[in-house]
Amino acid sequence: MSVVGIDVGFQNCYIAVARSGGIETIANEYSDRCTPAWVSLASKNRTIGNAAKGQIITNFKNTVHGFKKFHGRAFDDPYVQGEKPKLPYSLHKLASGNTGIKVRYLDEDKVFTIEQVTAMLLTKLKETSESALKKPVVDCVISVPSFFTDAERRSVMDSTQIAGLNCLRLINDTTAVALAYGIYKQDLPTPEEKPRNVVFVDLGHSSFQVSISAFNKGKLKVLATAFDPYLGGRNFDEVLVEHFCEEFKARYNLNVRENPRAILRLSQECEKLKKLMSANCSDLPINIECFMNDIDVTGKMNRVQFEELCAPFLMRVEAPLKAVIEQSKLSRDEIYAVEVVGGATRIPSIKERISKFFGKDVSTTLNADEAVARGCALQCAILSPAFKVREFSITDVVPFPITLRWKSPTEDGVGECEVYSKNHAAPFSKVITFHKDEPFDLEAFYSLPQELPYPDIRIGHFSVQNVVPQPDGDSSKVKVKVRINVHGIFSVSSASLIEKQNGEGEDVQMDMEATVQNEGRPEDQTKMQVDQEGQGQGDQLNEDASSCSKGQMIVQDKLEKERNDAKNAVEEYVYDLRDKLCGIYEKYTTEEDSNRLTLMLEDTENWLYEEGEDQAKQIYVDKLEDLKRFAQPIHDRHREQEDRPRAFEEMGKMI
Ligand code: ATP
Ligand code: K
Ligand code: MG
Repeated sequence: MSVVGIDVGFQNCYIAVARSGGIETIANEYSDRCTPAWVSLASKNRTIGNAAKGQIITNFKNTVHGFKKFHGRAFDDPYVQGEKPKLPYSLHKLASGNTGIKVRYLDEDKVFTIEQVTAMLLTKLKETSESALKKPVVDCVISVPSFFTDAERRSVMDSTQIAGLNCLRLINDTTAVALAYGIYKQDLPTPEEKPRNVVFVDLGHSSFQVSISAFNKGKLKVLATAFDPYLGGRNFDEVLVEHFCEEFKARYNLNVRENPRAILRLSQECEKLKKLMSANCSDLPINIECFMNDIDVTGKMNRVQFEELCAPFLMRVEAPLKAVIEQSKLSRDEIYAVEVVGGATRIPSIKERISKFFGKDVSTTLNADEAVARGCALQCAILSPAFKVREFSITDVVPFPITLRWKSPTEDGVGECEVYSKNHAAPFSKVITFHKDEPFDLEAFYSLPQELPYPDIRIGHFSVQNVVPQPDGDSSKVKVKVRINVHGIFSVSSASLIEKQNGEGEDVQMDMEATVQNEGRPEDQTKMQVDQEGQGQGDQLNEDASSCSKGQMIVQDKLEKERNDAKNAVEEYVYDLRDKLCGIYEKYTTEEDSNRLTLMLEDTENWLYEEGEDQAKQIYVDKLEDLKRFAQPIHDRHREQEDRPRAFEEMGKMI
């Protein structure tokens, strides 16, 4: 069994695995521990991660990134509509109303669901972990932002299924960090003592999350979470891009905004500049050669100017800090430490603001980039029977209050009940009793729309079936079990009728067929049975999304790789043989043969750059065979000569 934790960031993904030595963050084939959340689709193949990011300038329309927050979002959602003009690739409204991604792939127009795109990324991360662990990886724990709603979580779970992963838990980013912080601490208060309260802050590329956890030996309890889902490192990049667009307009008369490639290059340079400014106060240059119309551009900025430009974003740091401390009902001096993670917390002004708010220095004892992944791996190790780790219990919270609504003849037509308040413990099951004499429907929704990151408050529609009156005509007691599961997903998991006993005595609970049917959210394509853990309720792949199944894509990638390998083999053979002809083979070749072979190699090389550039695998295989046939006698003669003395040596040893 595999023990793997994956931090799927908006920009950067990290994988941590448990090995006998402990938790380890692993590197991909580029020896990079960070795999960019990028997927590039091309006419021949797909590339994912570092290789995909490398395609951004050449294949920008089909190189997809920044898609994490399209999970579970309607195409018409203001966030999606706001992002659309900023993206170099196209979005597409699916028949379900959800957001799809439109690209050109294998020379055809294709629309992928967000679940499919994330599944491609997850497949890559799965392969990276498999090559590190040298065994198949299925079980894993994956992180999501604490503010992810039901729809977003279900959508991520669907992606994990498509990728062939078994996600044991979707864990909140800051909760994973809390686990990574707490599990190794030897000096936590005993369960009877006052807990140690620690604030965790994660400022990533796209979002800002804060939580407070209370630690005792062997456990952590999240007290509250707060967030700004739209504040992250990317905002600071955008400020710089905006600034230099204006400057280059004024100084060079360039309309950078009209050129997507130029914008992409400028964004990359601005991000670099931003990072440099975290370590330097002085003026720093930005230089881009042949930026547009063959013009080289230059500019400069220093930290003071940067902070001025970014003031509106820097001001937003405080609100979530305030919110989290208010909700926790702790005073600031009850906070033991403030641990910060996430790449963007490296901006000095951000750290200062956090530190000023809490009245203490921020701690950076955790690895800012890898703590989330490590926490995920630790949670996976705890959940995996195959691995022995210290017992550590985690209680998380519900980020937004959830209400159930039903039709009622008595209560003004509708009845309502808040089943989970904000910061209610999770996972958690509850039983709610109804008095009904017929089947009824329940609608679950988020009761405080103003707190949600987007306008869609719906969670799900559930119908409780097979409800009948009691034999005496009275309505029946129906006990309905609702649950927030380990992934933070809500479900109505079961219902049972309570049959009245004749005369005195206890009611008898009959688990008779009072089945609950989840009619699914409006975007769901099919009716699905409610499942105890609430998993797999989301839509499978939308039919309209793509006719291109994942299996096909993998096959296609494999074919493309084989074709490329065959082509490379020809190229390598040409270079290798040419070297040898003037080297070790010289003695074994007649001048005539050597000249003929040299010509052949030259022809082949030219062919590879011209009509041979894009041929089927077999053509390359044949080409290689031709060359080999011609060169074989030379090769054999050389071998024979080389082997002879060696054979003598061997014999000598035997004697
Ligand atoms: P999210 O958590 O929002 O999904 P993510 O996990 O991909 O995003 P991180 O990897 O934590 O994000 O952080 C990436 C952000 O941190 C980027 O905006 C990056 O530019 C920024 N960043 C990294 N290093 C520095 C630095 N030295 N100074 C300023 N910003 C930095
Ligand atoms: K990350
Ligand atoms: Mg992150």
